[in-house]
Amino acid sequence: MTTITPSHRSTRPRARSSLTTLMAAAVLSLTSLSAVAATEMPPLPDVTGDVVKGDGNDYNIKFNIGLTQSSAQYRGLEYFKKIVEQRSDNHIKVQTFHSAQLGDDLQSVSALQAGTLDMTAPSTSPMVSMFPQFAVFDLPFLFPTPEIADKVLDGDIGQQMLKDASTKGLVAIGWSENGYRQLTNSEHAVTSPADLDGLKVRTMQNPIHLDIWRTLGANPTPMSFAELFTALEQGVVDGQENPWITIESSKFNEVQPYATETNHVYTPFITLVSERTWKRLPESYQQLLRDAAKQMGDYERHVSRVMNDQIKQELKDDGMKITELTPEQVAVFQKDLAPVYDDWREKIGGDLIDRIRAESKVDSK
Ligand code: TK8
Repeated sequence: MTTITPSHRSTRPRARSSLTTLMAAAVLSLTSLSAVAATEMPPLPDVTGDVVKGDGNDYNIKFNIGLTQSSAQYRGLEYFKKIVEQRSDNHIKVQTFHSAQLGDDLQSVSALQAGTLDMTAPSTSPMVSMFPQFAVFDLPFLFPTPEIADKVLDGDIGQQMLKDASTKGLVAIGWSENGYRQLTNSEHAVTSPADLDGLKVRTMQNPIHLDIWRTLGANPTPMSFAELFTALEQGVVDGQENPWITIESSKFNEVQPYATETNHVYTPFITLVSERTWKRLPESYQQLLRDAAKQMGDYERHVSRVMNDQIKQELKDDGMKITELTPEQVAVFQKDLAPVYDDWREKIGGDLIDRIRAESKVDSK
């Protein structure tokens, strides 16, 4: 992060900033144009809250994500940028990077720890070796509805996880949504685990996901998201699993004719700041980043949910052969995956799993 001290804030930086704003607006309109072309994304909300007083210094924050410009995650990032820049009266500039321009999920986390990048928002799954309790998000069918996911993320469990993950050179300040994962493949329609026999499925770099697909009879391969499209295109792997909005925004449907609506795992994104960046910011700006991360997360979840069914329909209209499983067919996947819970209950902590399950019970009453 570059810090620009007050002396530099004579007229010149201001002039430069209007140019940057113009460019940002141009980029924004381009971005929104491409998004609008595909599916109507909910408009960026207005910024609420007063201008926050800083220490007179200017700050530049680099924020990198793995998904493309037309993802719900990038839309959330645009809102984060809008809030932070407006409420700091442009004393903080947020530079946004997408499509793993500055590295994939794990590379970005390491860059935060090294202080060469300021912010990122990876999936929790690749970080399980650093924070084992994140593995609870990888257990199949544990979050039956987005509302239960919200209760867990915004409730004591999720907030405690943010505190526990604020270590190892990282500060965890919020949650957003990757979403419910769906299987796609290049070979044939999948309606039961038997159809997965020997299918080469790419998974995130996560031991539970490997366990899930091995248990179902597939042949899983852990791989960075940044390599996935090429691996699918070249047939290195036959299939992968991600939310509908990622399948479309990463154009996986162009190399994957078949999809099955499995909703087998709910994956969140966690919003992280480099501890080195965090310590340089005055407390008022630290709080501003926390507030903006919360608002970004709420808006991004809204976008992700509004878009989910629309995009599934668009993928169908574009010729993707989507199998919607019956409740009986889903039950077969759930039964076959029950052993995964036995494998991981102890490592993750039975108490945490039971507390999350209890949320579902409360909800179903
Ligand atoms: C993007 C990844 C992606 C994830 C995956 O950086 O790796 O499949 O679902 O969203 O975090």
